[in-house]
Amino acid sequence: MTPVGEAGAPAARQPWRGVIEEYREFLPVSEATPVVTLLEGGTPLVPAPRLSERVGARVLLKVEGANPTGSFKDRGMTVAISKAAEQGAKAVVCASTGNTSASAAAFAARAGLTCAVLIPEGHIALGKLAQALIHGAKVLQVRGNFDQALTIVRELGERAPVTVVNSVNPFRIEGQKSGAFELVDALGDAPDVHCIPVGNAGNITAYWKGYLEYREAGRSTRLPRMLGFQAAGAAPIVAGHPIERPETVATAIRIGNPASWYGATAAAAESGGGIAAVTDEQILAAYRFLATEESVFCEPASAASVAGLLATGLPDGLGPAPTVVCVLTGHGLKDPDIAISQISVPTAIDAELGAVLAELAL
Ligand code: AN7
Repeated sequence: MTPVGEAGAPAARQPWRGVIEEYREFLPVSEATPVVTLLEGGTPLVPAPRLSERVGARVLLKVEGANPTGSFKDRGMTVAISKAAEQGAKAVVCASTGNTSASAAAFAARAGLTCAVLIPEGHIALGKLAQALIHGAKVLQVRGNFDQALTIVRELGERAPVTVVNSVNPFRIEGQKSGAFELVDALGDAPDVHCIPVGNAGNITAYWKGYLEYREAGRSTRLPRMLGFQAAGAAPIVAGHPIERPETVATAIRIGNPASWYGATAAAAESGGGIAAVTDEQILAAYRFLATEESVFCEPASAASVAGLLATGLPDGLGPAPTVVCVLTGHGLKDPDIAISQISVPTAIDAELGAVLAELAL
């Protein structure tokens, strides 16, 4: 029988309520916290049959590009901006390789807060810049890289009446750990292996925290091996020292001195995983593979998780039929320039059936 609501109409299925309402008991919010949400989270976990075949495991893709601003940053931003609003902040600020600025701009606008973002001049994907601008943020292009911008932002947070919403703000990590909760909720337990790109290292830190807290709460029985992947030209954790001039096609993770360095190494060590580097060529090959073979269009940085899995293979000591999750952190439309650079741009033809038939050669 179809359940009926109070008025006799069919009861509506409870729609997704956003990260804070879905996971309130695990988050540092109270009744006094004004919930600033765009109904982020609840993203698809898409099976990847061809990747599974290549790797020899059940591989699933956590498609974070399906978030309201097109990246995982929304999970942390709903909590950071809600807490900033609760604490009476008037303005928020962040340094960003792009996605944090897009998310901060959107959530700040929703909360009626002023938002300023510092981005490295010439090294941010077009879509992300468009987002920060259209949501009304004050965008400052810095003649320097992300690490330099973050240093300035941290000082700004101490000197000026602004709340920093980079992942050095612990509320960001709190929100982002919801990704791990969703994976366990969807799979019934933690996956065997969790692959994730690493830039400023907030996300790997957050996922590991989420897995630990969920197991502690009895929602899961085990923990995944955490495999983090940096771009080879921006791989300070792999090198063991900061990189002064990081370079990679994956501008989102063009970071030389990650704020959550220790969080990343702890996640890797405690889980029996590791942090490795993948080249730009490997990143772009995985990026094209995901689009053509799995029909998932992510941005280059996101493809580092899959590039890493393909390059390093499964870790030793897994049981039979392991489950692997790769987090695809941002949407492919964020960076149209890279997409276009990876294909041959179609030539124009005459507006005639004959020309179309000749070109298609069906
Ligand atoms: C698509 O927006 O650092 O290791 O300033 O946008 O948690 O930093 C973005 C990072 C992976 C790395 N994938 O995550 C920023 C920023 C995408 C990203 C990362 C980022 P972290």
